[in-house]
Amino acid sequence: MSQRAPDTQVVVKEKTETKKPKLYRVLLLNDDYTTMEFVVFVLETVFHKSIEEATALMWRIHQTGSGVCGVFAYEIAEMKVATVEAMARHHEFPLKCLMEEE
Ligand code: TYC
Repeated sequence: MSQRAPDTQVVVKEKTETKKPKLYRVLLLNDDYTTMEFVVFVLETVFHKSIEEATALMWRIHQTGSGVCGVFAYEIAEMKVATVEAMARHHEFPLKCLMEEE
């Protein structure tokens, strides 16, 4: 039996900790062999960029060495990377795509 006075109560304050899911940047890396047209195509189809956005981003990657194509939850980022690598392999381009934590 409890030793507390009969008119006391224990109040358990529940802490609802909603953990924010980590986000991951998906990047494309520049190389000397993948065609500009193919990179633009990838950015349009996999990352849903407009032709203008895709073209500008492709040039940025070409000039700086890499560029962020989007930020996603882990499973989505993984799928984007796998899709890009599969498309690149299919076309025999060495295009590299990777993900990193935000
Ligand atoms: N540098 C490539 C070329 O001159 C174009 C390119 C751009 C390749 C972006 C990869 O992620 C890339 N054909």
